Amino acid sequence: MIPLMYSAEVAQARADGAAIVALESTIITHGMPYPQNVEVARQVEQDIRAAGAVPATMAVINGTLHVGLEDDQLTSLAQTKGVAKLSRADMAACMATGGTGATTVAATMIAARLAGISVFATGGIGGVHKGAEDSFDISADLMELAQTAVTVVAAGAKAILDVDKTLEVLETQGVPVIAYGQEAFPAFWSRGSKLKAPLRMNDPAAIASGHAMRVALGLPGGQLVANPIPVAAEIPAEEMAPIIATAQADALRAGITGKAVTPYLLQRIFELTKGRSLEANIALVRNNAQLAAQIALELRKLA
Ligand code: PSU
Ligand code: MN
Repeated sequence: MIPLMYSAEVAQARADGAAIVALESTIITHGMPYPQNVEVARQVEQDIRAAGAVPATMAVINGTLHVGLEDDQLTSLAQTKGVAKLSRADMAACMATGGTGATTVAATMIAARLAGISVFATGGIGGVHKGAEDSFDISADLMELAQTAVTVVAAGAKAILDVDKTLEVLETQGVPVIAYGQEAFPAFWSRGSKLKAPLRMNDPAAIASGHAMRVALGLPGGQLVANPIPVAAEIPAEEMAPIIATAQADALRAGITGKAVTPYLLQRIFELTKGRSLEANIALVRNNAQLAAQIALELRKLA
């Protein structure tokens, strides 16, 4: 028996056959500082409701996998220091030992699939880190996209990653990478990039059909939808490049490795941009939540 609990809202949505959108919790515990993290988490849930779907934020609390968090659980998770960051490798061990942890993209996909949820919104996925030829640091998120049938809406990949290599690994793993409404693969803080996305779709119905077709074909993995940040919130890539380089150099000097790398870089970039990176991050997550809700609603029509 899996210790799994639905929030009251998600339980009702399941009974009603409503559209549900999964949300991760590592973005709350390791991706943004308190108190903005909890405010953003609530706002994103509200955006999904406003779009006609129901949010399901995932986390493991005292060994139970929660699909949808009650407000007090969300608040407590956002305030707790030193919460574990759970990826595919960590989830079962955390649950088996009664632990508490926040779910990354990989772990959120696993939780979503267990709960029968097909669409998930986040900010940025993990990927191949710069210098991976030495560090071998490649996020488990990429392998998860290859094996778990959940459509993930993100704003492309952060330039803390080697974006070319990230796209190569996704191609090798057979993951459809779909830019929404444009040719270019969006670069998280900026809408454009020099890279062309492998696929382009212009409406949520097509993305939902793509998801359903993969399931019908018996293909196990998901889709990555790369949704460009809203124009008003963009930060030019030239502005971010030196900041990222500094954060990267700091990480190297501080000897940061493994799971700590991504949270360290996100925190350093937040400090170095005096919070501007966070504003952009908030705008793009909300934008992704809205698109994910539309895809979930379209997918429900196909069911
Ligand atoms: N990228 C972001 N914000 C985030 C993360 C990545 O812009 O919050 C988080 C996500 O939870 C993602 C995880 O799944 O970091 C990837 O960590 P790693 O690189 O250690 O796999
Ligand atoms: Mn890593």
